[in-house]
Amino acid sequence: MNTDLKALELLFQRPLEPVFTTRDNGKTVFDLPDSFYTDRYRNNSVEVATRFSQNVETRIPLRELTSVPNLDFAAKLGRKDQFSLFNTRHREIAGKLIQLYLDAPNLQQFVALAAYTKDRVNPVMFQYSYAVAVAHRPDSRTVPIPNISQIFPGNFIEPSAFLDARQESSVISKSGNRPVLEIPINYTASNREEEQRLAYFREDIGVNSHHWHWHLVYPASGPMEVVNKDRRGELFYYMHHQLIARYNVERICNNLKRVAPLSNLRDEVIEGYFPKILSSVNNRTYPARASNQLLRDVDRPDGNIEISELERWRDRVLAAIDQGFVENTQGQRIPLDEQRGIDILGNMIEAAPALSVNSQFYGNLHNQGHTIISFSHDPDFRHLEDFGVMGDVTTAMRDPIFYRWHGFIDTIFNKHKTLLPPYNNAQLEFPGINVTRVEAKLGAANARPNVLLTYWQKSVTNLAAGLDFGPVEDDNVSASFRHLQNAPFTYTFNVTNTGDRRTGTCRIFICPKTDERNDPLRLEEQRLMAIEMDKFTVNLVPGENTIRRQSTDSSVAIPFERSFRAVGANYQPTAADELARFRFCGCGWPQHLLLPKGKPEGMQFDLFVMISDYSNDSVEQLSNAPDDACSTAYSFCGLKDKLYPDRRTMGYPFDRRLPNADLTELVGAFTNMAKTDLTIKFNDRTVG
Ligand code: CUO
Repeated sequence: MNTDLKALELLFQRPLEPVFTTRDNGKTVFDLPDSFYTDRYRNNSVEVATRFSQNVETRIPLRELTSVPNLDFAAKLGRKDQFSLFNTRHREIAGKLIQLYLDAPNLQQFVALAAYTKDRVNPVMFQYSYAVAVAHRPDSRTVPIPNISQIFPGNFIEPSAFLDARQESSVISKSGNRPVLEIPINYTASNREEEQRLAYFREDIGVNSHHWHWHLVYPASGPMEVVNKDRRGELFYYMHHQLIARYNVERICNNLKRVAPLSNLRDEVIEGYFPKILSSVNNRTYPARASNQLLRDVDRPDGNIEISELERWRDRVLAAIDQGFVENTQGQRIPLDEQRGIDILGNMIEAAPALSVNSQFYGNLHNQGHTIISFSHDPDFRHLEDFGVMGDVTTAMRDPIFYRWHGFIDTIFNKHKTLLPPYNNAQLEFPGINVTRVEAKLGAANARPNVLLTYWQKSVTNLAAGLDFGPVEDDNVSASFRHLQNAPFTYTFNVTNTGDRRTGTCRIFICPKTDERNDPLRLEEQRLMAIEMDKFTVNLVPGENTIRRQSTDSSVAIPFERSFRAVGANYQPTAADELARFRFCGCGWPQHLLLPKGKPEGMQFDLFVMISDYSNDSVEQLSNAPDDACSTAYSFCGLKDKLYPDRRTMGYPFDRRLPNADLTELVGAFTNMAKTDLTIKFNDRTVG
């Protein structure tokens, strides 16, 4: 392997240790120019270098920098401060660092610059900006980006397991078999707290890792070529909308009512949250939020934000939606139409300042909401406490309030969608295409059709990359944790094509039939909780067609190994196509949560399928677009460096009102749609 690429890969490891320590399981060390040592080590750089180069197999020489960057801009974020992507100043600093990396004239200089800056800026911001740059530079895109849960395991797992890991690593000899460390389940609250029923979802490592990766792929600030991606505002809406839909369904499975959107910022926040995880940079626990906390204006050294400001932005956004247009900085009206409206709103509400039509007027609603909530325990810094989990994209989804805040943001988007006219026949039909049978079935020969299964599974993940253990070198520290799992299944659809050979897009959703009280849901409620399961292109020959599709091929999810893949060269596949998929591919809903939990007695869903006319769906990719690295989760994450591969608005056909009274009437009116009753049964037993 090219040593520059290898060096890039190794710079992800041991995030808190100085760059001169060994990497790659003790086998490799960088040969640094003297000027790379920070002041702290410069005087004894020879001694330090010698100490870490004993017994290494490979030394990777790094070049001198052709121009030494001025990093003063990054000094405002200390090495031990928490880094928040929702904080405007932090985002700007990260944006500048990304720009520096992208401007490096060649691969050698990029490697040198990364190594030089690593110990001079905040380590979490380094990992973020560095990962964005690695993913966006054409010369480094083959470098695999490790999963965030392995770089900063402290943000994902309970600290007592962490302590065990440190002890294990110093006690057990390198050759010995390492016991696997148990991450306890349900450690954040007792059953007395109702919200605890959803802890398995909120605190799932794959869920939080997906969320971090999504924000890594779609940064809100930074160089334009990184920020300005095809339909990014719309995807911000859609990916988070699906999170809320899934969460609401998951709540119904657990006999809880849907989330109450946090529309009134003056109300007490009933839900408390005590995260019990440690910040990676300063070893303090993430601060907790007590139950019934009032939100307050934030007045802290690194920024002020008033609740009234958020309310003003909220009202302006809602007024714009009611009027059907936004106004840009020149006072021109831009219509919020069927196609572009949602994308404009997404970038404006999130907000991505450079893409917002008018960031002064419509503000920074969603990000600053995260900020106000994340500081509610210490809004004026009198207790010198950092932000809570809501301030950090690696941890935000652990907190029940995340879903109330995003539930509120989602109601704003849904309001715009609801004001659009319902889909008309021409937008829904595919004449000549008749879906005659829908079925989902487990693999076993005697499995009952349309009954699917979930259960608990225990899995092991490697945490080594992020464990900075000082002299101990071993990349074999593993932790075991419990998560929901679903048994793989196959969809079968029979389709009659009365016309010529056609191409269609097969869109699969599940919608819950009833709410938490077992009352039937109206179509308008069902569509807002419709969970996208899969979307793929089908070729339809004249006459009868049978379409089969595996649940593991879903366009929203990534395989388990990718959510929890190990880092380092030893773990990389060698076959070229496998390697391609291994790359920048941590974005995607975890396959083990593809299905909602269901209920022990079985929970009823509508399994809905629609085949739309591909000639209205297809997207012409630019001719120089690179090969797909990881197309399998494109519904949530798009395609890397390509246009979003479906011309319809995201969530189609459930993103807008439908012309029919209920789902049965809808599938009766359109031959290219069908549905069946589906049962999801939860088996309360742990395998593996
Ligand atoms: Cu992903 Cu609020 O945007 O957390």
